[in-house]
This record gives sequence, C-alpha cells and structure tokens, in this order.
Amino acid sequence: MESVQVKKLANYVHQAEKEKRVITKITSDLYPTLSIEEAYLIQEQLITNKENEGLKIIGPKMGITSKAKMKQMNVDNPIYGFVFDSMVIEEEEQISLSDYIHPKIEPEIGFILKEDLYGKDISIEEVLRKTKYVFPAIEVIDSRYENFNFTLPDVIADNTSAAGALFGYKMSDPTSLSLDVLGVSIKINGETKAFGTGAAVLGHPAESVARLAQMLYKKGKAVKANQPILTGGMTEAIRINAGDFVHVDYGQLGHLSFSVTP
Ligand code: OOG
Ligand code: MG
Repeated sequence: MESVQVKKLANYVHQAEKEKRVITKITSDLYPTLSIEEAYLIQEQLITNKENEGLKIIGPKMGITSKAKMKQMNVDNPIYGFVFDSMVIEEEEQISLSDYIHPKIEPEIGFILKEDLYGKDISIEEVLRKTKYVFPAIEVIDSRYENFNFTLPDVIADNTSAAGALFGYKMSDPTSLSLDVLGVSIKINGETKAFGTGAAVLGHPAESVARLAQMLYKKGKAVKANQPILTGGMTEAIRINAGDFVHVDYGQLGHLSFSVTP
C-alpha cells in the first residue's frame, strides 16, 4: 500500500473519531483488499497523527481475546491498539455520552510490568514474574464504523475502537490470585447485565500480555514497563446510555463505578 493511501485512510478514521460521527468501513469500497499488515500501518499513522496533536500514549490494549469473539470474527489471533491520555476516565467520575458515538463498556484486568517484555516465546509464568501488579479496569469502546460493523483489518485501522479507559487504583499481586477463575459482574442501575471470568481472556489474562509481546516483537518492539496494559474484555461489551450508573465488581481485585450523563 502506498504511503499516501495509508495517510488518507488514517485521516479518514481520525476525522471520524474527532468529529464523533460514524463512517463506512474501509473494506466496503475505499479499500476492499485491506490486509492485517496494512491495517497496522494505518493504525501507526493514526497514532502519529494523534501524537502530532500533542496526545500521548498511556498504554497498549488487547482486543478480540475471547473464543466467542474470535469465532464471531472468524480469526484466531487477538489484536492490539493504544489508549491515549485524552481517553482516561477517573474513578467515580461522570462521563458524558456526548463525548462518544455509541459507547460500550468492557470489564478488563489491567497489568503493570516492572520490566520490559521483549521476545516471541513469552510464557504466562514470565509475564507474572515481571508483573508489578494487576488492577481492575473498564474500557469504553466506540467504533467509528456504522453499527459497530467491521472486519478485522477495519477495526485494527480504527485503533481497535479505543475511546475511554478507567484504570482502577487498587493494586493486587497476581501471584497470590488465580486470575483465570476470578469472576466479574457488571451492574447497570442495580441490574446485572453480564458476568465473566478471567479465563474468557485467552484462558488467562497473563496470556494476553504474552500474546501482545509476541505481536510487538514482530515489529521489533517491547511491551513496556510501567504502562497500564488492558488485556481484553472478560464479558461481551455492554451499551451504556445517559442516566446509567455503572458498577463493576471484580471480586478480590475490587470494584469500579461511574455514571453516565447526556
Ligand atoms: C474491538 C475492540 C475489542 C476487547 O477488549 O475485546 C476490545 C471492538 O469490539 O470494537 O477492546
Ligand atoms: Mg477492550
């Protein structure tokens, strides 16, 4: 793909994100043959665009980490994107629906590493050994594509729908927990909307960090220490609406909440 085409498609997605409006997916007719490799080039250009506007990367995020979602998208590899400083939500804060297009939330387990992770064969044990702590997190995803309808390359180019992230402050030592059997439940206005376990994330959330390292290794990059890493949704993503009070319980990891205004 020509670099002018990469820039054009990165701008296409970037403008939609800034103007909070939906666009037709790239593979519809702009570029039907878009490959995964080309999609990551567009994502990298989109990140450069955002950095040129003064925004800063906070940390990486994994997506499509559950068997159900991989099956639905007919793929067997997860994807990654990046959370920016402009996306950070604080605990107990109110978020405004007007800052998004059609947001959904995902309960996730976050990791902070004490050492960079670089290599293609990283084990769960190595991830856990190099983890400083884990924490509860909520990701807000907001696809720029109509009806959240996209192919894998489309969503990679759109920075994996990244739009918001709440990183909880409660830190836990992952070696004293079984993150695979850890349960999570989402309540909205007191009503339970979804639940899941850590095992929904590639069998174990630490495996998600290992897979991230593997994918970044192919680009000559490491998973950096001291950056929050989102490992992927533990349940299906849930639509949020104005007036919602969202409460997510992560068992031993704690709980998080926020409310949604118009
Ligand atoms: C892509 C992002 C998915 C996750 O945790 O699986 C994701 C999407 O479904 O819009 O962040
Ligand atoms: Mg996510």
